Amino acid sequence: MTRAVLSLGSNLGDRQKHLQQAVRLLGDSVVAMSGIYETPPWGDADQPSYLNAVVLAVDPKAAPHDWLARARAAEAAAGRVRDPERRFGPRTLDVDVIAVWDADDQPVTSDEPELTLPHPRAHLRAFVLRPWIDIEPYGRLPGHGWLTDLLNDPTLAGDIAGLTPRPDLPLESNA
Ligand code: PH2
Ligand code: MG
Ligand code: MG
Repeated sequence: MTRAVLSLGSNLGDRQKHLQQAVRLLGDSVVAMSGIYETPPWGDADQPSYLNAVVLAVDPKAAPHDWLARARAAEAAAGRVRDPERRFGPRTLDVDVIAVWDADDQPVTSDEPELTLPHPRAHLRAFVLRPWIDIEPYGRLPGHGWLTDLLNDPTLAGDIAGLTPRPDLPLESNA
């Protein structure tokens, strides 16, 4: 069994459809989904605003790299084109593996450039932490502590103020 927290983001095309398609492709492994948030672009300001959400997925058979493979497959299905010149540029769908826990519920750590676990910037991103708290209010980011403490850090206050919940755009479960 492994458990994974995945962050979904889209700022091109039909953004809600791209997030929903990702949930559908992740299939039965998805056990919880946050609400969708409208978030100002972080990194390059010169791009449309994002829709972001977080899902919790479990699979008895998945190894950490399987979550990455599933994330990439969902991105490809949304027609994601990577621009090597623009690492934080616009995208139809971004699925990031934020953290993975093994069968003993221990956090998986990895230094691989392709799959750094936990995600090296997650603790700094309100658009990851805020949706994650929707589904795990008592959650912790391995190596960093309680989500609620991370989100209360004064350096994130401005970013939190910029998030807009979009209850008008619900994610439908696969059930
Ligand atoms: N993803 C990025 C760059 N900037 N900004 C927001 N608001 N949401 C994202 O998901 C996002 C971003 C690169 O992955
Ligand atoms: Mg990302
Ligand atoms: Mg990514």
